[in-house]
Amino acid sequence: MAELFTPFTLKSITLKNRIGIPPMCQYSAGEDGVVNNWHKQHYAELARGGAGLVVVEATAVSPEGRISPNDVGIWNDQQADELAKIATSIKENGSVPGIQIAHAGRKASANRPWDGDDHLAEDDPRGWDTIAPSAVAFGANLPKTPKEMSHADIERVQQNFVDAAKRALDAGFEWLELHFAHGYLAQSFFNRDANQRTDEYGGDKEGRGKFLIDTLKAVRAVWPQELPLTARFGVIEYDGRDEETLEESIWLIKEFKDHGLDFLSVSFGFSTPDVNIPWGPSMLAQTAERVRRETGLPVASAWGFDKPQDAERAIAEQQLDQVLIGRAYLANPRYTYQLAKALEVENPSWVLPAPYAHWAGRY
Ligand code: 8CM
Repeated sequence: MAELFTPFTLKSITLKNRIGIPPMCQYSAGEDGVVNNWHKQHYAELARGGAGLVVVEATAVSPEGRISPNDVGIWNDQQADELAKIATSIKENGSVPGIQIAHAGRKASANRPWDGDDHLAEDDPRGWDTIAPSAVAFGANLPKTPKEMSHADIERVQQNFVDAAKRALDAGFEWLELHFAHGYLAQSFFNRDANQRTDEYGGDKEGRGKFLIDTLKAVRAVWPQELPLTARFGVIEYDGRDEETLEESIWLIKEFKDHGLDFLSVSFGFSTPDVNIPWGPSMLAQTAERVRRETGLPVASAWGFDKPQDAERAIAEQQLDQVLIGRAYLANPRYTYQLAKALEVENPSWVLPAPYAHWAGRY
């Protein structure tokens, strides 16, 4: 019995298996942040591929929260109307539609990964001023110094998250993920180096955690209790202070749980360029298991589940409740079939929709 193919119920939502497709930026929208045919076909294809959950890419809550000028946004009704078509299509094609809402903070105003992955040049008309907890640049490929956020900026961004959550709900999404990871705005509030504030949003872990907790509380107030509210959060940086960071992270995740978070996607901080990440198979599985055990929250993780047996083991050994697999699905949108064959699922092609399953099984 492949544990990867057992259902998972969270609140009123049941996912048909333990495979989730994590948010993956397509950097393929126009500067209006509206999804187009690229996104519509991409997400329909992923949903047809048989994963239980498909989470739409980091979707900006405001124009200045985009990573690049080609990010998808959810700060106006036109963007939400087109995203609604994607939510419907993910559902019609057999998966649960999720969306990640995001603000890129000091990493915003950047070129796409394949156009350099660095900040847009100062004289690039597509660029914009960035904001962050403190006027401290990320460094390396992202040297632009952000503006320190005022209290009014903080309130405005939190309202942007609330408005985005409401639009996501109206658009038909059933699983909401707050982007609290990867060195973007929320993660940078919690990071000791990025956050140099001396007011109530800085200092000790309580201060550095305040922006994240307040944002979660504000979103929980508008996102229905019966639907999963989740976050992706970087629990570790690999910057040499790992045990201290993990302990602070676990404290914060317990706070998230107390304020209504249902599920955590365990990831990296990516808060500074000076890290030494030990890339390898199942690399966050043990850390995620510790988070799961110490907080009592169900967890997922991506990174290093490229081999079917590694994905299966993480579920079977109860390190994770869900495995996130991204890039393998870009290479092969029906990768679930490959997983089912490798794990000796009975009639493996039937993890796909019938029009594919019937014939693929005879091939
Ligand atoms: C791009 C590449 C790799 C990542 C990313 C992105 C974009 C957003 C994000 O994470 O959250 O890990």
